[in-house]
Amino acid sequence: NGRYPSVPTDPHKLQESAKEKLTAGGYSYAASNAGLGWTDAANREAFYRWRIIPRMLVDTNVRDLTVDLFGHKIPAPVCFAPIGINKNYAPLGELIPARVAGELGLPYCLSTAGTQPIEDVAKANGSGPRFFQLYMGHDDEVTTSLLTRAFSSGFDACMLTVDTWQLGWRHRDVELGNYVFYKDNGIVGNEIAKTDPAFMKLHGDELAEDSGRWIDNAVWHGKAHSWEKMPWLIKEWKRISNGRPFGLKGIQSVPDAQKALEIGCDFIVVSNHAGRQVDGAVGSLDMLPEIADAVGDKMTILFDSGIRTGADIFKALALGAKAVLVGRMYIYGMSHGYSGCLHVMKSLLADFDILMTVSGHAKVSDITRDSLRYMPHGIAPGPRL
Ligand code: HOC
Repeated sequence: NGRYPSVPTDPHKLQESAKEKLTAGGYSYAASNAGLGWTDAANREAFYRWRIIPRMLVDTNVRDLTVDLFGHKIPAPVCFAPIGINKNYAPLGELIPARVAGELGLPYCLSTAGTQPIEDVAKANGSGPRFFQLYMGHDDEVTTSLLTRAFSSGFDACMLTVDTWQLGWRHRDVELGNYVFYKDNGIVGNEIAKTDPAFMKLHGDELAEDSGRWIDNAVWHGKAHSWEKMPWLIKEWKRISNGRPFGLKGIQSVPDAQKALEIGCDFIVVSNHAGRQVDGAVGSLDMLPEIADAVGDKMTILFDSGIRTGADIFKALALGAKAVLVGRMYIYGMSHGYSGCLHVMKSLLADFDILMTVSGHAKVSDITRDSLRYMPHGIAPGPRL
């Protein structure tokens, strides 16, 4: 860590350092959880209860961490999760993690709540791979336009977030007045909408100038979509992208996973939005094995919610994920700028690589459910001091 002494690799210390770097509103938005934070705690505790069984005298001198994801050979089973309003964390917003992901060869997922235009993010990302996360509003022509722009800019998978048709009740943000979106940062606009001809024709500049107003009034508008809308969306994405993968992000139950399969999804992201939506929800990792048993041989399963370490990546793969999405870690890293973001993600990869070595697993396919033991009791210790 010598080159970046001010960017901790310990996730707790990293979060503390981000708190010092960011504005109060920016930090609050990144760190906030639904309600009492129990879902966030459930996510972490699930990782604690699943324990790795190390194997000895395995030749791990040459390791292969690569996986094939949607036709891309990626160096490790790790993607950058879609996170909105990145100008809260650094002036260049999404351009920073997009560039870091591109340099590491890891998939970057751009959120529709982006503060940089799709095309600029693609440029910063370079050769990809990159995926587009959709918040779907009620104007189909805007959805079509966004998907068309995304595909033309080299985003070749689409994931619709289905657990967020409004924000969960997050005390930290509510108390700060953050629901009117970050007055202490200046109002952060949605550059994806602002640069979208279909959106601008319908709504004009005023809504795009303010991410909070944009999502509340132009996208969600108090109306959640249901399964009935999915065939249209899937067909539209498949038409535009020539059949590239489509998936749902935020699946947390076997019936929903089965439904996703039935309607023709290529993948799901098992996720509870990192504990930011439903307070008191089951830990995401705890749902992964039964979802994997039900649909894992028929569709790709990605996982997010609570990944902080190499051991976490390992456990999610052992329980059925093809790859994981990492979110807050890179956001906290980017509070230290581009080099902080790069350093944090490289450190996570190094942690995973070393974990593979010391636990006796030479390649990703060596990780199986037998690599873990479930310990039903215990509460994860807090941060080390
Ligand atoms: C103003 C845009 O993923 C979260 C986000 C939701 C993004 C939409 C908000 O806060 O968890």
